[in-house]
Amino acid sequence: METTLIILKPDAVQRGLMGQIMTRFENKGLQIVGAKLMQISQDLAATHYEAHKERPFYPSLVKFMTSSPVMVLAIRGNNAIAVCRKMMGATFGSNAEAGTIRGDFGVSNSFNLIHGSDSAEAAERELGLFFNDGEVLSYDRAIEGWVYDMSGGQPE
Ligand code: 3AN
Repeated sequence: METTLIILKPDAVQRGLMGQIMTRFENKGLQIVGAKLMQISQDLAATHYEAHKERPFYPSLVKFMTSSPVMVLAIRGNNAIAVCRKMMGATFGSNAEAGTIRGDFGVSNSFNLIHGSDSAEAAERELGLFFNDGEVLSYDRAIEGWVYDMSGGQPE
């Protein structure tokens, strides 16, 4: 099981799309194990996007991400990092595939609705940046045995 960091960006919150996007992850069978509405500070945005510091779009990206509240989610499931990235779609809304979150809900390249960790290392780092100790939970779901085949002891 993997846990990944998802951010519903300011455009998703402002456009009232939080529920619809979270429903997609829930419908997929993924488990929401952390959730909070928060305002990202300049410092947190700079740390989160430090890999992009020298890119031309960095200032506008930080401005956008700090412009209004975001919803941060910790999402757990079998292969959750890759599954969530696939559900998000390509970076730019204008060429994201229909059926993906970016493909179905947006057409902008800058306001692209959602962030998702792109590797196990990034997920660990980003979960630590956005969630404090105790905010990412472990709990049993009554439906677990129907989301996964657990007959072999592992989720299949
Ligand atoms: P993704 O979010 O699909 O993993 P990354 O990690 O390449 O995309 O880029 C991080 C964020 O930077 C993207 N979510 C997007 O908001 C922004 N971004 C990336 N490339 C560009 C670009 N060429 N122009 C404007 N914004 C960009």
